[in-house]
Amino acid sequence: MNIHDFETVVIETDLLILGGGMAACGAAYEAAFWAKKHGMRVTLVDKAAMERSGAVAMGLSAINLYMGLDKGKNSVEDYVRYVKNDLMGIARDDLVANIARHVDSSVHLFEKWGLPIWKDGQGEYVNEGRWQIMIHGESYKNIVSEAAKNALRELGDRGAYYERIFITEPLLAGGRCVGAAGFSVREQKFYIFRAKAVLDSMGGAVHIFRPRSVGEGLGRSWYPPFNSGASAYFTLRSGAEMTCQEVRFVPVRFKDAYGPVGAWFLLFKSKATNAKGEDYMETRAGELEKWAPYGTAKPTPANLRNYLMLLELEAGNGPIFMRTDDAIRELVAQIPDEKEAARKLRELESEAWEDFLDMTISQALHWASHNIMPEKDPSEIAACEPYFISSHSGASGAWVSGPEDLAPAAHFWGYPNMTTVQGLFAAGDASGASSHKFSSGSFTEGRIAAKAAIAFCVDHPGMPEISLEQIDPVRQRILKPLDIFEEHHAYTNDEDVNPRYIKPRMFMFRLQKIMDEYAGGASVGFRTSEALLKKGMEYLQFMKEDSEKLAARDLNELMRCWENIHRMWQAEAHIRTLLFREETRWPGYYFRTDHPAMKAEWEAFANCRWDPETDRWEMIRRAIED
Ligand code: SFD
Ligand code: AMP
Repeated sequence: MNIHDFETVVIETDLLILGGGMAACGAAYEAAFWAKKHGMRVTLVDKAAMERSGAVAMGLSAINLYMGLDKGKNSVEDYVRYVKNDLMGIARDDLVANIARHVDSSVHLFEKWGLPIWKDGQGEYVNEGRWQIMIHGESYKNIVSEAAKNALRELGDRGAYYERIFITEPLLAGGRCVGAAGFSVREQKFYIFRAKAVLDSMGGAVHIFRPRSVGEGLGRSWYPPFNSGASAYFTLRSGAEMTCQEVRFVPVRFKDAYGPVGAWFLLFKSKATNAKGEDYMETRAGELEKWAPYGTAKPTPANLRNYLMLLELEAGNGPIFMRTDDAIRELVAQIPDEKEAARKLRELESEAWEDFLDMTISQALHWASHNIMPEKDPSEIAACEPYFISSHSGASGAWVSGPEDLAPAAHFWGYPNMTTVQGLFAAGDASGASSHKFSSGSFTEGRIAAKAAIAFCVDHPGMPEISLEQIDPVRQRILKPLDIFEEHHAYTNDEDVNPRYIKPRMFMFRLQKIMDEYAGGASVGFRTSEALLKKGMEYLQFMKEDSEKLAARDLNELMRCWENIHRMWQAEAHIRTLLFREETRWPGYYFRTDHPAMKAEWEAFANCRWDPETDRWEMIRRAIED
């Protein structure tokens, strides 16, 4: 593919929304409202098709954040306490509270748009747990994306969305983010989007660590393989301060097909045990004291639930089982009437299957193909490989401004959810230190960020200039892997093996090997140390040099090249921050064997920033403010 054949397309807008997932859909919906009022243009760009893009592609079976504030059952303060405890004290109260106080209205919109939410006999939402409600959510993403597209359509020629355009590089001018560069994954077109404000919402990252399923199972991970670190790359390359880059998420899931566990633990009140049938949350409760005050609070933080399970495996007590059979038996046993009990059994069986069919169809296939009947057999569960997803029980993302009325002075710099770079906003998995926002909170944070970004456009009405001299090198750099392939591929008879270049798939395997073995991946029980991390960093620097030699035979491989460069940057921010935080705070996510306990001086945020001017990294410790 000749890079000279690429057409350069320049699009001008006011607010540019990057990504088409939950946060981006919320942003488009809200931005359209304010844009109409102020005569602004809004443009959204997704690498995939919004109808099924991002983490909600397969659907979901629950909305994990619904406050029910109008019923007075929960308060915003309760939620902040819960989130902060789950993250072992490391969370931004102002950001979490801002999402929690607005999230219910987003859920009510989803219902209005057609999302079926489970109701009880009184017409009330059925709670899975305290904050989670059950949905028939196979088409969740279709419903939400349709509303976002409609909102953009209502703006007429001032609203637009582009699909199958892969965004990679920020455009910067005068200390401000003024657009983004990318390319079509279907046509030979290079895109420049110019904007007054940019909202980064391109999700989190997977496949940075070696996955447990390799070979033909490679694409089967808990987190969708299409989210590959674009958000972190974009904010890092803009020079924005990042936070919690050490906080990866290691979910516990049904083994091998990654079905969710929340409904089993919370709705069906199931227990997980070791192979001997012992409930390790009880037998190992003493371990939690070491991690007080967080370890002894209720509910036990997600990472500590993992940790107790990992201790069982270390002691040779695996496999670990979700006792679905016991849970169903106990629920049915509570019903004295025989006929009613039989009806209840059928209902529970059907709910168990729907939980997977709504969001992890492969787990239902796994059950079927292994003759597992949840009412009769327990199922294995296991810790996944690490992911970067700040909207779930991780926290890594950009350091953003809080809301004026809630944020302490150090957390407010003019516009909610603006990063430390003027005009660049972040939401969902792209913003950090505000965990447990999930699908509904990410959508809500997108709304908050978009409203603020439109306000920024109103306050900064001039269109920032970008020169041709600035764009040309960006185009050359982005398309270069095609050129490298074109020049050298004939040198060998197998185009995947060539001394002059590296293909993105090989490059990804190399990254995963480094991260797994040196940065505490699944194969080493999530353990690492300064010596290992320093060695890993050394290898990562060689990789960075070799990334200049990535080669792509077509547009799809060009996307794969950039996905893996994004992953490499996320990996570097991760290793640097793992090194910076000299303690172990989330033992079930990673364990520093050289600093095996929590330390009072690390009751703080570990932030970092890459400087685009000097190519230097800076590590910053910031205080936790209540
Ligand atoms: O329970 C580019 N999540 C769940 N949330 C719930 O509320 N309930 C559940 O039941 C949930 N479950 C769950 C969840 C996540 C996953 C992976 C599974 C199960 C298997 C969490 C939510 O899904 C999550 O919080 C939100 O989706 C986060 O929203 P956002 O917008 O931050 O990310 P996204 O939706 O993945 O969208 C990302 C978008 O970016 C695009 N993109 N576009 C252009 N250029 C690039 N280079 C790009 N790179 C990515 C993507 O295409 C996408 O549109 S439970 O099991 O945990
Ligand atoms: P999951 O299916 O693991 O993503 O969980 C869905 C929701 O339930 C999230 O809000 C989790 O934090 C919560 N959750 C899952 N398991 C437990 C548990 N054992 N105790 C408390 N909360 C849980």
